[in-house]
Amino acid sequence: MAQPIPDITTFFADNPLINASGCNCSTKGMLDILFKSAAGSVITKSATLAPRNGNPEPRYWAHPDGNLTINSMGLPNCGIQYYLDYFKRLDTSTNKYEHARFISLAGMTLEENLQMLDMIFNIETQYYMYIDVIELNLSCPNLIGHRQLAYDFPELETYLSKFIIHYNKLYKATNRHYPIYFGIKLPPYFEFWQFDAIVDILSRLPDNYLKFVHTINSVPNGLVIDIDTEATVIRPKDGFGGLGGAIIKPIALANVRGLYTRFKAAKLEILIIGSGGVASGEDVFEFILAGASMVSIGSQLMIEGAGCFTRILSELTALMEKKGYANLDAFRGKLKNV
Ligand code: RRO
Repeated sequence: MAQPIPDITTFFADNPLINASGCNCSTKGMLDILFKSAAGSVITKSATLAPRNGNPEPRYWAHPDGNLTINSMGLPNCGIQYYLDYFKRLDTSTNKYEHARFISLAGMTLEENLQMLDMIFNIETQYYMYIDVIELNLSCPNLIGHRQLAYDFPELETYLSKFIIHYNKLYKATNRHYPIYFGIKLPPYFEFWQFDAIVDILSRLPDNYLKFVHTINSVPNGLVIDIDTEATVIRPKDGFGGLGGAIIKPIALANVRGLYTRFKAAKLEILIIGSGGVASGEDVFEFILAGASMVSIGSQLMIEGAGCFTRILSELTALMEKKGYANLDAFRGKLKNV
């Protein structure tokens, strides 16, 4: 069994790196590699109640220079039971960095998400003893016929309230003496009114149960064209898909900063996991300066493999030494305006 997490803030501060859900984390073999990596935490591919094959291939493409990816995976995953069993069997000697265990949920309906919560918090199987954090993915861009819930603010508020009430009831019935932390994965927002709207909703949620937001998911519905073949580079949805890689970093930083300043102004204790185009220690530094508590690696993990965590951490450490920062708190959120 992994170590209990006494306090999410301390825990996030220890080692800020995590894989982005969906990137090399859908099978036992992939998760084993991540649990042996230098990341601080590991998250699964977003799970549904039943296993899914996802969209037809080709459904992922990376530009040779590594700065741009597009995907329309369509939520291929092994089903919630697979990931619960994985965590229960996880050998802590493998988990030598004592990574925290995040499970990502992306049920196709609210009922499906509540059912997955029922499975996690089942008193007999006690899967909740083997999971540290639950992340609810509200921002998959590639489900044919589904809208992204996190862009529908009124519906999102009702949905999240029901989810949290259920979560709270189940959690209270367990014998866990420390919480399983709960957070949500958001899509990119582009307008200030959208930042205001999402913060308003989060400020009204019951029971102060939301501990973090993970921002951003891939930028929805980009289109990449191959000039030689005069065709799209991925097949599903006529080539439209979620964009990742360095080109989305400014959008990601804007979302981290936009939410961080608003959380501070509203006195909301919601941490931020920053994501989007992170490929170096310098990138991690920028996200933390903008206000992130943790930083996730997506496209770069797909391109470079799990060794990226070792490289990125050492680049971050070298940069902090050069700048004379002893820890992340010394510069977190302290972005200056020119
Ligand atoms: O599986 C996907 O197509 C997918 C998901 Br669930 C997600 O959250 N973000 C993304 O870029 N792709």
